[in-house]
Amino acid sequence: MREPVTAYIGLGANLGEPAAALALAVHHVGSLPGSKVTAQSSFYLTAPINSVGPDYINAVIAVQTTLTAPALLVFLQGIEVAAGRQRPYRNAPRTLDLDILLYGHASLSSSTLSVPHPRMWQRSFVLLPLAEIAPALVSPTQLRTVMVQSITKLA
Ligand code: PH2
Ligand code: MG
Ligand code: MG
Repeated sequence: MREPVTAYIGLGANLGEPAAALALAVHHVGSLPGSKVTAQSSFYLTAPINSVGPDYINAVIAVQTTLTAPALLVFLQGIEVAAGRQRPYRNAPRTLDLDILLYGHASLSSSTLSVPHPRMWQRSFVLLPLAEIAPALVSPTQLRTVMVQSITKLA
């Protein structure tokens, strides 16, 4: 048995029923082999960044998992497809997006997966929910650099 690793996953959606899709996705991630959700941020309403369409709902979860990062990615893509995800073009509006932000302390770079997520430090819709559940991972300086991006914590 592999040692469990804590991974952080960013969730986002701006088509269909985003809040319902995120809630269902959290449930599905927690049901993956060798995986449990150990923390979940609030939902945040966020303006599209380099994207178009309605505002997004975003959140971040922590998952303790014995899956490898590539295996986790394949399962996350399966959950996206089950939620009706289509990829007509880069950063298109979507029914569900699940991104591996961090996988333990690993640095990974392949054609299909880069961890830490290469753009996470530029995005308030990642850093605020991540800071909510793992404050030690995000510095005040990092938070300040994304403060101009519109984001509202939902009740
Ligand atoms: N995801 C993107 C591009 N832009 N903007 C917001 N607000 N939320 C997202 O999840 C998002 C985005 C690419 O994955
Ligand atoms: Mg994404
Ligand atoms: Mg993605």
